[in-house]
Order: sequence, then C-alpha cells, then structure tokens
Amino acid sequence: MESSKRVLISECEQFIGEEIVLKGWVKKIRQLGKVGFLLLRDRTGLIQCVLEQEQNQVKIETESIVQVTGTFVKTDKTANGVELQVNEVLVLAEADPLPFEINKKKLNVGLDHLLNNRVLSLRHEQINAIFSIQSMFVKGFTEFLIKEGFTQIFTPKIVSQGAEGGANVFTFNYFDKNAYLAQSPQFYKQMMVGAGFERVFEIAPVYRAEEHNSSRHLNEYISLDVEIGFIENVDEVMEMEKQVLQYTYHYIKKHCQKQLDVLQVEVPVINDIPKMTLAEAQQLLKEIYQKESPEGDLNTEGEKCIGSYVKEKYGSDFVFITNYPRATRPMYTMPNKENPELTDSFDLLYKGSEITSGGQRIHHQTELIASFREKGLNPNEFKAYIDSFAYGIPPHGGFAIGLERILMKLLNLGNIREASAFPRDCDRLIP
Ligand code: AMO
Repeated sequence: MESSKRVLISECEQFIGEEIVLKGWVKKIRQLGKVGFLLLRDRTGLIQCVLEQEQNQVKIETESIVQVTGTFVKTDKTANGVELQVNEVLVLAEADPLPFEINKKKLNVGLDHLLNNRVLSLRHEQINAIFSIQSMFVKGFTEFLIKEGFTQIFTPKIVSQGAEGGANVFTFNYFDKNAYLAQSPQFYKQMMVGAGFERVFEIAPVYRAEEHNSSRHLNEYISLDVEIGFIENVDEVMEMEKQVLQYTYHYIKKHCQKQLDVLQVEVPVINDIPKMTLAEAQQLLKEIYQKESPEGDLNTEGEKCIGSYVKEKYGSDFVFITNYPRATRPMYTMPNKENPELTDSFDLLYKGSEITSGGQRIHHQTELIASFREKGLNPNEFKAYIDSFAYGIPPHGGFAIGLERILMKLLNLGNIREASAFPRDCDRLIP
C-alpha cells in the first residue's frame, strides 16, 4: 500500500501488521515511564497510538491535528484490542492551550462559553452527536418525502413581503428598495404547488426578528416546510406529518444508535397522534389545571400542561391541537366550513412544546383577497402572491417544523441554541 494514503480509524482492521497513516485530532496524550500514549480521534473513532521514546520528545498540545505513521497491531492492553505502534508523528496544525477541558465525559462549562468556542466544543462527543443526528433527521425526512412523490424546492430568502402577516421581519435596503429576510417559504411553497409540482418541500433557513431571548426561540432557524396539493381536508395534512415523523424517527433509530447512546436518548416509536381542538385544550386547562389561556391560543405554560395530560392519558409525546380561530391564524388559512370563525389549521405539540404549525390554505383568489382585507392587510402589497392564484391553484395545505425545536425536544436539550451549530439570537452574531 502507498505509504502516505490516509486510513480511517474504522478501517484499520484490514491492515493488521502493516504500516499505515492515520490523521486526526490528539484527544489525549500522556506519558507512562518511557512510553507515551496518544489517543487519536478522527470522524470514525478513536485509537491508542504508542510512542517510543524518540517521538515522546515532541511536545503536542491536546486537540492538535496530527499525522501518525505506524504499525497497526492487535493487543490485549486496550479496550478495543488494537493499537498503533508509532514510527513517526507529524503535527499538521498545532492547537493553542485550550480555554476549557474538552476531554471530560460531561462538559461542565456554561453554554455561552461553549458557543463562543464553538469549533472546539463541537469536537466533544456529546455535542458532535447532536449534529450527526441533525444531519440524519434531515436525510430521513427527505427520503420519505421523495418516496411519496414530493419535489424539493429552493425559494428566495430575500423577499418583498413578510409571509406570516405579522411583524417580526428583518428589513434591509435592497438597491434602494425595502426588502425583507424570509420568515417562511409559505407563499413560494404554495406557488410551487400551483406551478404543477403538486407536492413540494423545502429545508432552508428562515428569519424571525422577534425579541424573545428565550430558550426555544432563535432569530434564524431551519424550517422543514411541506406543502401538498389536491387534498380533501386538513386531516390529510396531519396524516402526512405523522407519517413523515414516523419514518424519520425510525430512520434515526436505525442509523444513529451510537450517537443516541452517547446522549442517552431513547427514540420512541410514533403510533397514533391524538387530536384535540383548541377549545377542548383550553377547557382542559381551565378544569384540570386552573389555567386561563390567551384568546385563541395556548401559552408556554398551557402547552406544557397539555403535553403532560396527553402523555398520561394516551402515552403520547405528541398531540395535534386543531381549529384555531381566524383571528390568531395567518391570512392564508382556510376557514372552517361549519364554523367560519374557526380555521382548518393545527399546531403539533411535542413534549409540551409547539414544533409545528400547519393547515389547509385558501385556494380561491377572491376569498384570499377578502381574507387579506379582513386582517387589515393591503392586497396590493401582496400582489405577486395573490396574482399567482389567477390561473388556478388546487386545494392544498401543508405544515412547517422548526428543525432546532424538534431536535431540542427529541434529544432533551435544555436550550434551543444547543441544537444549532452556530445559533443566532438577539445577542449573538458570532461565531
Ligand atoms: P410558524 O410561524 O408557526 O408557522 O412556524 C412553524 C414552526 O417553526 C418553529 N419556529 C421557531 N423555531 C425557532 N425559533 C423561532 N423563533 C421560531 N419560530 C417558529 C416552530 C414552529 O412551530 N408558514 C407557517 C407554517 C405552515 O403553515 O406551513 C409557519 O411558518 O417549530
């Protein structure tokens, strides 16, 4: 074999007794009498490298990046039964002294400090595991939707209007015009359904200028958006969300067991997801928990109580809350046929926290214009969106899941920032 070709730690087994080249990070280095031990880490695992006296003279800082050449042997001295007997160590990039001890099983460092030193903290096994799972979550989600005939779309994040009808938009100057950062691909996903794709999804960042510096809000997050054409009713949308979550959770269980073990997380099998109307939820809160809800919505406290109610009653971590009133849902939401004060919309709560909003949309242009007016919005300002209904858009509906929100809940993280490699909040713009 060519001597400079890198071998990954997970592939070493094929080279017993041979000289190989490994590259990675120095997880630990220690001296025991005349012999030095370097614990090397790459993206596939760890291996002990044994240094004879000469190389021991090299002073290597923990977390430096090295190339190690040596003979791969079986041994009974290590837990995994193998080690590398080193012939040469080359430092490829030297680390400065570390701002905190990274080689602990559990890091006892404040979140801000971890985020300030993100490239280092991401090297920790438990933190690293979060983002391997994030990647597989998106992969499972995508795989299911593609199988179901969805097309992945990519829509602009520089837009001329906020899509959610409210405030919370970042405004900036775009060649002497006012522009906004997209709060949601809402309008565009509907337009792509109308453009003939029927079933679309998008996975992309969205921006919310809310001043909530809370443990579950970010100012930039990844939205998993789905939109389905030719639906009969909003139940089909909820059914699709249930199925995509079932598949994605199963996918993670199958592909991320190592990372789940590191985080000590059990991924549940999702069976049926119970449903209750918002009115029922509010009634329960009043009767059982003596809690008042804000008009037409649940607050954080209410979501928590409903979360524990469904867990106890149905053994489910999830619950769909349906039929929100028109007053609290965006202008594109389909009114309910039996009670036009209500809408065919829903939120999905997971472990007592909202992770999704969705619903059926208005698909007739005249009705849509009236709905904008009713909300006190000027339809002319949304002309491009409204115009796209002129050539017919099928009955449709969809939903959006906040990626960091669902990951935070799945992995029992205490703060949404832990589920973002480089979070953006009111105070944080770097790294
Ligand atoms: P909504 O505004 O409710 O709906 O957002 C959908 C989901 O996105 C997540 N989310 C957030 N995550 C982190 N930080 C935030 N500031 C934040 N705000 C929202 C939540 C939430 O449930 N267009 C509709 C969706 C649709 O109807 O298809 C929308 O964007 O998990």
